Amino acid sequence: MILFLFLSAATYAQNPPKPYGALPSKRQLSWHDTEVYGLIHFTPTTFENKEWGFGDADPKTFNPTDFNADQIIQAAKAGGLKGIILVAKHHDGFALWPTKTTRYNISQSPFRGGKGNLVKEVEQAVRKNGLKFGVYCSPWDRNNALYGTDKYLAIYQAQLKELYSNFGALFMSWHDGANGGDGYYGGAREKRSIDNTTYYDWNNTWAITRKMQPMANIFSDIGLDIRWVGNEDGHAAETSWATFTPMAPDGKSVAVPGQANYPQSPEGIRNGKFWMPAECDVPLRKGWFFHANEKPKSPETLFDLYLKSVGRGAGLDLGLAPDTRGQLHADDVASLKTFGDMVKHTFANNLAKNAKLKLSNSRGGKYNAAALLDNNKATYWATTDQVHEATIELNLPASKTFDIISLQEYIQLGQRIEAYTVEIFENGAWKKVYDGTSIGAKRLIQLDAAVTTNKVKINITKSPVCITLSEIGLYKKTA
Ligand code: FUL
Ligand code: CA
Repeated sequence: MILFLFLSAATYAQNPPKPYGALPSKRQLSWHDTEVYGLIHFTPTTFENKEWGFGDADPKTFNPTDFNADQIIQAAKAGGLKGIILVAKHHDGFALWPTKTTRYNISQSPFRGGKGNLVKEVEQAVRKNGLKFGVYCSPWDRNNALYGTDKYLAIYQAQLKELYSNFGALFMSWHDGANGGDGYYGGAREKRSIDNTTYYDWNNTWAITRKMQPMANIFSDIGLDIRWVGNEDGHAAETSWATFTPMAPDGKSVAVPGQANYPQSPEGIRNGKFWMPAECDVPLRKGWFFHANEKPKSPETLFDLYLKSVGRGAGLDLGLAPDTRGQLHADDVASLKTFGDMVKHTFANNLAKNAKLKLSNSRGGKYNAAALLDNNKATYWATTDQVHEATIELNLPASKTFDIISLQEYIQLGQRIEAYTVEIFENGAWKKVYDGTSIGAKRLIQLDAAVTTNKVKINITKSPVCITLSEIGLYKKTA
């Protein structure tokens, strides 16, 4: 009897914590792993030196002198990008694959003698280099004569079906919010306004995505899987929740697709109804399309954006703009490479890895201290059910100098932690260096200046349920 009680207590202690709140789906978990990916804009608009093609460019203008998908994808890979979304059709309506849905497509251009399929070439280069592939097909179509009528939706849905059928498994289906307004529209050259909450029938349109590409994360201003962060500057808010309830412009009711209120997008909503992490989209250059007079962002700027997006539990979607050759400019290649090296070198060496850990509470079993430093986010430390506050003290075998602290929650069980502080031991006393709120998939804390110490303390001060944490890291930013 005594033995029986003892055994059941031990088994109980090793039960995993119960999940909390909205949870990520399998497809979202895989998106979280992607962290940094790219968004390629390359259409006749590139050759017109514009940002938004009107839809009237002669297909013959799409004539890259030396298109090379491998050059673009290798540069992206060197930048640490793990996925590529290709704009298969932008607002100008020009399809980069030989679609049956519109004559305004690549087969009308001189590219590969009218036999080309740029979506295929990019997809093949992406797969060859081990990245994930996704597509952006603009709902707005400034070329199509039927845009604005009730015949256009079938065309748009047919385009999605072609893209979902012919280019393998997609990790994202990106749906832009900009639509309506003036355009060429088959020569009408007029303004056409649509009601973007009803015109694209998103519920049924996204049902096609779900059915044909079950692992594709649907991105739009309000989700379904990934929400827009509310700016195109490349950063989430300092406090950043993966949970969200998209609100309508009145700020009270739940939004329908196409009708979002953005003030809460950068921060997300604590205890929101859905797991809907933010994507921070930002062009590598100033615009989404290539313009010879613009320059790419510096590796330093990119690294800072990385900390403010991926380091706030969001994703970084970096716009890549091939030039009229159909390649990334040497400056872009260089910037990406140095940025990629910075991320790789900085995070290669966890200075906490040999630390001895002192924890105020542990759940026991496999949810113990060792799980925090095993470089595996699938394993985690947890507290017992009743314990919602805890202290983790790291004792390093020798003093180390670092300026980035990394924390990761085990998000399979939801976003739990609401507040924490970080202290370092300096000149014989504990000193607070950071006051934090959200953690989520990953929190990268950049300290104002590098510190040197052999003791670090993380105090988790607020959580509605018991705590989980999968990894802790201390890093020194390295060029
Ligand atoms: C925006 C579009 O209007 C831009 O042209 C670009 O495609 C960007 C990624 O999304 O909303
Ligand atoms: Ca772990």
